[in-house]
Amino acid sequence: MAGVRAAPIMLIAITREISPSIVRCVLTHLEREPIDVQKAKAQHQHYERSLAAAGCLVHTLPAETDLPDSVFVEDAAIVLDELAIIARPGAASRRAETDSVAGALRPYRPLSFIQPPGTIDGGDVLRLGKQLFIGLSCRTNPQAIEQVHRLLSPLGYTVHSVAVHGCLHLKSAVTQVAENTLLMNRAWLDQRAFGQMDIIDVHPSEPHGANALLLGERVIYAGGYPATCRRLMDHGISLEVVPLSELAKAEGAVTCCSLVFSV
Ligand code: CIR
Repeated sequence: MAGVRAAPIMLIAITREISPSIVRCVLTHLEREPIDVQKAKAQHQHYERSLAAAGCLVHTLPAETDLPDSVFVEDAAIVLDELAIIARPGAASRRAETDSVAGALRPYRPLSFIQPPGTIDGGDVLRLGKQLFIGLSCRTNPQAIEQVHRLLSPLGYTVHSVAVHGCLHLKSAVTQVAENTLLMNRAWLDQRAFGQMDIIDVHPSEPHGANALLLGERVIYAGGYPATCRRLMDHGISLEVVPLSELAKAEGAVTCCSLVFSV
Protein backbone atom coordinates (compact mmCIF):
# COMPACT_ATOMS: atom_id res chain seq x y z
CA MET A 1 0.00 0.00 0.00
CA ALA A 2 1.49 3.35 -1.00
CA GLY A 3 2.76 5.46 1.87
CA VAL A 4 2.61 2.66 4.48
CA ARG A 5 5.94 1.44 5.83
CA ALA A 6 6.53 -1.58 8.05
CA ALA A 7 7.58 -0.55 11.57
CA PRO A 8 11.35 -1.04 12.03
CA ILE A 9 12.26 -4.18 13.93
CA MET A 10 14.24 -3.63 17.09
CA LEU A 11 16.15 -6.40 18.81
CA ILE A 12 16.16 -6.55 22.59
CA ALA A 13 18.80 -8.62 24.40
CA ILE A 14 18.13 -9.39 28.05
CA THR A 15 21.28 -10.18 30.00
CA ARG A 16 22.15 -10.31 33.67
CA GLU A 17 25.23 -9.21 35.58
CA ILE A 18 27.38 -12.02 36.92
CA SER A 19 26.78 -13.03 40.53
CA PRO A 20 29.89 -13.24 42.74
CA SER A 21 28.50 -16.63 43.79
CA ILE A 22 29.17 -17.99 40.27
CA VAL A 23 32.14 -19.75 41.85
CA ARG A 24 29.51 -22.15 43.30
CA CYS A 25 27.74 -22.74 39.95
CA VAL A 26 26.18 -26.07 39.03
CA LEU A 27 28.56 -28.31 37.07
CA THR A 28 27.55 -31.47 35.22
CA HIS A 29 30.25 -32.40 32.72
CA LEU A 30 33.21 -30.32 33.88
CA GLU A 31 35.52 -30.49 36.89
CA ARG A 32 35.42 -27.35 39.04
CA GLU A 33 38.19 -24.86 38.22
CA PRO A 34 38.72 -21.49 39.91
CA ILE A 35 36.74 -18.73 38.17
CA ASP A 36 38.29 -15.26 38.11
CA VAL A 37 35.12 -13.25 38.78
CA GLN A 38 36.58 -9.89 37.75
CA LYS A 39 37.81 -11.35 34.47
CA ALA A 40 34.42 -13.05 33.97
CA LYS A 41 32.70 -9.67 34.42
CA ALA A 42 35.01 -7.99 31.92
CA GLN A 43 34.39 -10.78 29.40
CA HIS A 44 30.65 -10.51 29.97
CA GLN A 45 30.76 -6.75 29.32
CA HIS A 46 32.68 -7.44 26.10
CA TYR A 47 29.90 -9.88 25.14
CA GLU A 48 27.26 -7.23 25.86
CA ARG A 49 29.12 -4.74 23.66
CA SER A 50 29.08 -7.34 20.85
CA LEU A 51 25.32 -7.70 21.26
CA ALA A 52 24.96 -3.93 21.01
CA ALA A 53 27.25 -3.83 17.94
CA ALA A 54 25.01 -6.45 16.34
CA GLY A 55 22.07 -4.08 16.75
CA CYS A 56 20.58 -5.18 20.07
CA LEU A 57 19.26 -2.87 22.72
CA VAL A 58 20.82 -4.55 25.77
CA HIS A 59 18.70 -4.67 28.92
CA THR A 60 20.96 -5.84 31.76
CA LEU A 61 19.26 -7.17 34.88
CA PRO A 62 21.03 -6.62 38.20
CA ALA A 63 23.08 -9.49 39.62
CA GLU A 64 21.22 -12.00 41.80
CA THR A 65 23.72 -12.46 44.62
CA ASP A 66 22.35 -15.78 45.84
CA LEU A 67 21.75 -17.38 42.44
CA PRO A 68 25.14 -18.58 41.16
CA ASP A 69 24.03 -19.49 37.62
CA SER A 70 21.72 -16.54 37.03
CA VAL A 71 23.92 -14.92 34.36
CA PHE A 72 22.74 -17.73 32.07
CA VAL A 73 19.39 -16.08 31.36
CA GLU A 74 18.75 -18.17 28.26
CA ASP A 75 17.71 -21.08 30.46
CA ALA A 76 14.89 -19.15 32.14
CA ALA A 77 12.62 -18.65 29.14
CA ILE A 78 11.77 -19.48 25.54
CA VAL A 79 10.86 -16.28 23.74
CA LEU A 80 8.90 -16.54 20.51
CA ASP A 81 7.19 -13.86 18.44
CA GLU A 82 3.78 -14.69 19.88
CA LEU A 83 4.55 -15.39 23.55
CA ALA A 84 7.26 -16.19 26.06
CA ILE A 85 7.27 -19.50 27.89
CA ILE A 86 8.82 -19.21 31.33
CA ALA A 87 10.90 -22.29 31.92
CA ARG A 88 11.09 -24.51 34.98
CA PRO A 89 14.83 -25.21 35.05
CA GLY A 90 15.97 -28.78 35.53
CA ALA A 91 18.41 -27.84 38.32
CA ALA A 92 16.32 -27.00 41.42
CA SER A 93 18.94 -24.43 42.48
CA ARG A 94 18.11 -22.43 39.33
CA ARG A 95 14.30 -22.23 39.62
CA ALA A 96 14.26 -18.88 41.44
CA GLU A 97 15.99 -17.28 38.43
CA THR A 98 12.78 -17.22 36.44
CA ASP A 99 10.84 -14.60 38.49
CA SER A 100 12.97 -11.64 37.43
CA VAL A 101 13.22 -12.87 33.83
CA ALA A 102 9.43 -13.14 33.70
CA GLY A 103 9.24 -9.58 35.01
CA ALA A 104 11.62 -8.38 32.29
CA LEU A 105 9.66 -10.15 29.54
CA ARG A 106 6.15 -9.17 30.69
CA PRO A 107 6.15 -5.78 28.89
CA TYR A 108 6.94 -7.50 25.58
CA ARG A 109 5.10 -10.82 25.43
CA PRO A 110 2.14 -12.68 26.95
CA LEU A 111 3.63 -15.24 29.35
CA SER A 112 2.96 -18.94 29.81
CA PHE A 113 4.59 -21.03 32.50
CA ILE A 114 5.88 -24.59 32.45
CA GLN A 115 4.16 -26.52 35.25
CA PRO A 116 5.52 -29.34 37.45
CA PRO A 117 6.49 -32.08 36.89
CA GLY A 118 7.80 -30.53 33.68
CA THR A 119 11.36 -29.25 33.67
CA ILE A 120 13.04 -27.47 30.79
CA ASP A 121 16.07 -25.22 30.29
CA GLY A 122 16.00 -22.69 27.46
CA GLY A 123 19.44 -24.00 26.44
CA ASP A 124 17.64 -27.10 25.20
CA VAL A 125 15.48 -25.19 22.73
CA LEU A 126 16.60 -24.42 19.18
CA ARG A 127 14.09 -22.56 17.01
CA LEU A 128 14.40 -22.80 13.24
CA GLY A 129 11.49 -20.85 11.83
CA LYS A 130 8.32 -22.53 13.01
CA GLN A 131 10.18 -25.69 14.03
CA LEU A 132 11.25 -26.08 17.63
CA PHE A 133 13.90 -28.69 18.40
CA ILE A 134 13.98 -29.52 22.10
CA GLY A 135 16.75 -31.52 23.72
CA LEU A 136 15.72 -34.41 25.88
CA SER A 137 18.57 -33.92 28.32
CA CYS A 138 19.49 -34.16 31.96
CA ARG A 139 17.57 -30.84 32.41
CA THR A 140 14.54 -31.18 30.13
CA ASN A 141 11.93 -33.91 30.46
CA PRO A 142 9.16 -35.24 28.18
CA GLN A 143 6.44 -33.65 30.34
CA ALA A 144 7.80 -30.16 29.64
CA ILE A 145 8.21 -30.91 25.94
CA GLU A 146 4.57 -32.02 25.86
CA GLN A 147 3.51 -28.75 27.54
CA VAL A 148 5.47 -26.74 24.96
CA HIS A 149 3.84 -28.76 22.18
CA ARG A 150 0.35 -28.04 23.57
CA LEU A 151 1.08 -24.33 23.85
CA LEU A 152 2.63 -23.95 20.42
CA SER A 153 0.90 -26.31 18.02
CA PRO A 154 -2.18 -24.01 17.82
CA LEU A 155 0.27 -21.28 16.74
CA GLY A 156 1.59 -23.37 13.85
CA TYR A 157 4.82 -24.60 15.43
CA THR A 158 6.09 -28.16 15.15
CA VAL A 159 7.94 -29.47 18.18
CA HIS A 160 10.59 -32.18 17.79
CA SER A 161 12.29 -33.81 20.74
CA VAL A 162 15.94 -34.71 20.22
CA ALA A 163 17.87 -36.98 22.58
CA VAL A 164 21.22 -35.51 23.64
CA HIS A 165 23.91 -37.39 25.52
CA GLY A 166 27.36 -36.42 26.73
CA CYS A 167 26.66 -32.69 26.95
CA LEU A 168 24.55 -30.32 29.02
CA HIS A 169 22.01 -28.95 26.55
CA LEU A 170 20.87 -29.35 22.95
CA LYS A 171 22.55 -26.05 22.13
CA SER A 172 25.85 -27.40 23.50
CA ALA A 173 25.66 -29.79 20.55
CA VAL A 174 24.02 -27.74 17.78
CA THR A 175 23.25 -24.13 16.91
CA GLN A 176 22.28 -22.25 13.77
CA VAL A 177 25.06 -20.26 12.05
CA ALA A 178 23.35 -19.28 8.77
CA GLU A 179 19.89 -19.53 7.27
CA ASN A 180 20.23 -23.17 6.28
CA THR A 181 23.36 -24.15 8.20
CA LEU A 182 23.95 -25.71 11.60
CA LEU A 183 27.17 -25.98 13.60
CA MET A 184 27.19 -29.38 15.25
CA ASN A 185 28.98 -31.94 17.37
CA ARG A 186 27.44 -35.14 15.97
CA ALA A 187 28.84 -37.20 18.85
CA TRP A 188 26.21 -35.70 21.16
CA LEU A 189 23.03 -36.15 19.10
CA ASP A 190 21.57 -37.80 16.03
CA GLN A 191 21.90 -35.27 13.22
CA ARG A 192 19.09 -36.93 11.25
CA ALA A 193 16.62 -35.04 13.45
CA PHE A 194 17.50 -31.91 11.46
CA GLY A 195 16.60 -33.21 7.99
CA GLN A 196 18.20 -31.47 5.05
CA MET A 197 20.03 -28.64 6.82
CA ASP A 198 23.71 -28.12 5.89
CA ILE A 199 26.02 -29.09 8.72
CA ILE A 200 29.42 -27.73 9.71
CA ASP A 201 31.09 -30.12 12.12
CA VAL A 202 33.09 -28.82 15.04
CA HIS A 203 36.75 -29.73 14.81
CA PRO A 204 37.22 -33.07 16.60
CA SER A 205 39.68 -31.45 19.01
CA GLU A 206 37.01 -28.87 20.03
CA PRO A 207 33.91 -30.80 21.13
CA HIS A 208 32.55 -27.79 23.06
CA GLY A 209 32.68 -25.52 20.00
CA ALA A 210 29.13 -26.00 18.68
CA ASN A 211 27.52 -23.08 20.48
CA ALA A 212 27.25 -19.92 18.39
CA LEU A 213 24.82 -17.01 18.53
CA LEU A 214 23.39 -15.96 15.16
CA LEU A 215 22.16 -12.36 15.06
CA GLY A 216 21.08 -11.35 11.58
CA GLU A 217 24.11 -11.89 9.33
CA ARG A 218 26.59 -11.96 12.20
CA VAL A 219 27.64 -14.82 14.47
CA ILE A 220 28.94 -14.21 17.97
CA TYR A 221 31.34 -17.02 18.83
CA ALA A 222 33.48 -17.77 21.87
CA GLY A 223 37.25 -17.71 21.62
CA GLY A 224 39.03 -20.95 22.41
CA TYR A 225 37.95 -22.90 19.33
CA PRO A 226 40.40 -21.76 16.64
CA ALA A 227 40.09 -24.81 14.38
CA THR A 228 36.27 -24.65 14.32
CA CYS A 229 36.53 -20.90 13.85
CA ARG A 230 38.55 -21.51 10.66
CA ARG A 231 35.94 -23.98 9.42
CA LEU A 232 33.20 -21.38 9.94
CA MET A 233 35.18 -18.69 8.15
CA ASP A 234 35.92 -21.10 5.28
CA HIS A 235 32.13 -21.37 4.87
CA GLY A 236 31.91 -17.58 4.55
CA ILE A 237 30.43 -17.07 8.00
CA SER A 238 31.18 -13.68 9.49
CA LEU A 239 32.30 -14.09 13.11
CA GLU A 240 32.60 -11.79 16.06
CA VAL A 241 34.84 -13.72 18.46
CA VAL A 242 34.46 -12.89 22.15
CA PRO A 243 36.58 -14.11 25.06
CA LEU A 244 34.47 -16.31 27.34
CA SER A 245 37.01 -18.49 29.14
CA GLU A 246 35.68 -17.81 32.65
CA LEU A 247 32.00 -18.51 31.89
CA ALA A 248 33.06 -21.63 29.98
CA LYS A 249 34.38 -22.95 33.33
CA ALA A 250 30.75 -22.66 34.55
CA GLU A 251 29.58 -24.65 31.49
CA GLY A 252 28.31 -21.46 29.88
CA ALA A 253 28.64 -20.39 26.26
CA VAL A 254 27.47 -17.55 24.01
CA THR A 255 23.78 -18.37 23.61
CA CYS A 256 23.34 -18.91 27.37
CA CYS A 257 24.08 -15.32 28.34
CA SER A 258 21.19 -13.58 26.58
CA LEU A 259 17.57 -13.78 25.53
CA VAL A 260 17.29 -12.01 22.17
CA PHE A 261 13.95 -11.17 20.57
CA SER A 262 12.44 -8.56 18.30
CA VAL A 263 9.86 -5.94 19.16
C1 CIR B 1 24.24 -24.93 34.64
O1 CIR B 1 24.76 -26.02 34.81
O2 CIR B 1 23.03 -24.79 34.62
C2 CIR B 1 25.13 -23.73 34.45
N1 CIR B 1 26.32 -23.90 35.21
C3 CIR B 1 25.46 -23.54 32.98
C4 CIR B 1 24.25 -23.22 32.15
C5 CIR B 1 24.60 -22.91 30.74
N2 CIR B 1 23.43 -22.59 30.01
C6 CIR B 1 23.24 -22.88 28.75
O3 CIR B 1 24.03 -23.55 28.13
N3 CIR B 1 22.10 -22.50 28.19
